[in-house]
Amino acid sequence: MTAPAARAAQLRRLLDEANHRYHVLDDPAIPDAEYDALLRELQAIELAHPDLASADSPTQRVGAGVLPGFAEVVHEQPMLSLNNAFSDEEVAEFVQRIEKQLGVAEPEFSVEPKLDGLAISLRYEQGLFVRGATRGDGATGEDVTQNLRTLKAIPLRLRGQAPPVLEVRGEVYMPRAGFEAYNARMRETGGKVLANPRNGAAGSLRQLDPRLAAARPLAFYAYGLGVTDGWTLPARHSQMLQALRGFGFPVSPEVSVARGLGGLLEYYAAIGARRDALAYDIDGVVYKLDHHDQQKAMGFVSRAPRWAIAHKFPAQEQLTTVEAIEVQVGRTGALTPVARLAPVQVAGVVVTNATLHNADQIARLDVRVGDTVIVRRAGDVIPEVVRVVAEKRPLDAHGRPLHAPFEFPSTCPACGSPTEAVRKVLKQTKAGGIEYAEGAAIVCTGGLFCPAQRKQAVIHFASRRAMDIEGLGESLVEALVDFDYVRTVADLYALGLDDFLAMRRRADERDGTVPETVKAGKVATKWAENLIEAIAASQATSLERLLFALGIRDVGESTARTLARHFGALQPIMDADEATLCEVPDVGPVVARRIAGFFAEPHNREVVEALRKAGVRWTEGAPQRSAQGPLAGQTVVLTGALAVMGRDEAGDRLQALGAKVSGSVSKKTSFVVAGEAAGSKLEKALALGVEVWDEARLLDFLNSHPAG
Ligand code: JCF
Repeated sequence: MTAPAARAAQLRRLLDEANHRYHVLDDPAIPDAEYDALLRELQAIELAHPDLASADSPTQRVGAGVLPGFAEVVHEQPMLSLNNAFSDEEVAEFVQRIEKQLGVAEPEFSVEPKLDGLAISLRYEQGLFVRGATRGDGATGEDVTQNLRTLKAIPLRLRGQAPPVLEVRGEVYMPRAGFEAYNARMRETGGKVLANPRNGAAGSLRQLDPRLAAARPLAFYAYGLGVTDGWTLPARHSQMLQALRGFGFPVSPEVSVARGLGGLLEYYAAIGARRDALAYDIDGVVYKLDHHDQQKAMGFVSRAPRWAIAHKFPAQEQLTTVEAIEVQVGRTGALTPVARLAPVQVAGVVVTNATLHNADQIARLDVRVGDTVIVRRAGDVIPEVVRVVAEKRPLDAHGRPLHAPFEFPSTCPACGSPTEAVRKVLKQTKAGGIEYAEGAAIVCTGGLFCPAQRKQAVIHFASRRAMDIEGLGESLVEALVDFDYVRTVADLYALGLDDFLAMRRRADERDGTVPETVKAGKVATKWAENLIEAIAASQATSLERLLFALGIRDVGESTARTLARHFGALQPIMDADEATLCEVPDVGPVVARRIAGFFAEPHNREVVEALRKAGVRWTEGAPQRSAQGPLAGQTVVLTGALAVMGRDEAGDRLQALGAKVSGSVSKKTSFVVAGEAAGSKLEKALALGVEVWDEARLLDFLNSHPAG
């Protein structure tokens, strides 16, 4: 075999395998950018050696085979793929070819973001949704009608004067927020995390139980047509999209019309600048000749139109190597492993660290120092390690891995205290039954002796829903703790102007960031004055805020409020034993033990005493043993984004009506209020048959029940 022939065969094998993993198994093996590079190499070889081209080459098809379990759908009109452009030059060539062939200057294009989801086709007959299919290999897809029916974005009946037969093509995708929520839940319960939102969308459509698909936050945008009957198409693609909107399909609000190469590149830059701010992942933008007669004149090459192209953005996944694995310590003492990476550009930003989440995730990935890994950065989420490229693991002379599996340190990296494994409580019952999350968190036992935990404790204490000290941000707290101005939260109340100014000076000198104005003898003091004022303002607070601010593990806002109402004052809470605490509604044995344990610690009692001495006052009242109001005795969970009033305010209003607002869904939940992009909680509510309200219903209820 000649060298090019051998390489072509090798590339086809690699691409076929990667294709199968990605499209069929939803378990990608190499990053998209790597796949694209291999495919282009193969295309180049086949172009230079036409005798090597073959019908079964990955360059001749898109996607892969059909999985068993769903019926096959033969696409009456094949679902096309798009050619890609990776540079401005390639876009210029695309435009020039069109201008030359059509003899027009600066033609108009319909332009849109290219979503990173799953292409589907929706068929409507007499205005009714009759069948939905995945693209599959472009010629044959899978019938996923039942799952698609569950997407609210997909109309079941068309609006207006719809044609007798209409096939609409578009992209099903999972918004980032829903993807993050889903993965957070999977990490907690030890389930399988999704590699990326694209896999989330594809996997959901492949659920055989449509109820599972229904609970996933999937969305859809229409971008094209299949067969139609009885419809005189508008002259332009952009007008056709307008018409689809009229029939009730979601069309991206980002679609626009651009003229000539200049217009395309301008659009590319404008969308690129907003890429991180979009609610979903995109991997480029699509340009399509706007006039249908011009499209027709350009025609097709194999499976892709000559009148359209996808202009790709820098990939969201890249290969790099792990230089070290370090651990960071959070407020509750939980150790979070972080991979230090050889710097790599991911989606336009240099990435040097990625989160490894927790011990279970490290074990699942088996990531080790020296490993080559796929890192992913999308939007403003923290970059993460998606997987290890096992074949590239460095080996010793005996072919054994050079580095051992990562082990969590037995002492805290911030304070040297021993670490221990703590299983996170998922559920608890009054009878004493406890359900744990799958994996264990490794935590530092140093408590507030540990500077890392002290910093986080102060940040939590100052946060908006706790003591609400405006302006006391993370970097200030770091410096206050590092330079020993603050050992406990009570120390905040003793800080004066000189302390803040001296501390700022020391921090700037340490970091080499002394401003020129300060060197010239001018010292800004306004920020410190404002801060002192904000700290003083926090002295008058409520018992529930104070309880929440203390940062007792597993005592969130809702539990703090219940405790405050039930006991009315702090002293009886501090003195209560576990059995007494268990009498409080929704306080189970685990939380009772945490509260009693917290106040059994002399140090914690001293902090409360010091806060009192520092002038912190909280409202106390008579014990209130049961809630009043139309929602008394009901437990409500809020999830997803609410558009009109926000979750915090909605929670306050529901509480004012007597409801208990909880963070997790169980059989005892009275109802769940689900906003935009609701994720695992909605999923659980549906699975348990718990009533679900949308935002409109909530607003109706609140409007008809003004708080007394
Ligand atoms: O958003 C997309 N991923 C997308 C894919 C948008 C389009 O307008 C497409 C596409 C694939 C094929 N148009 C074609 C013809």
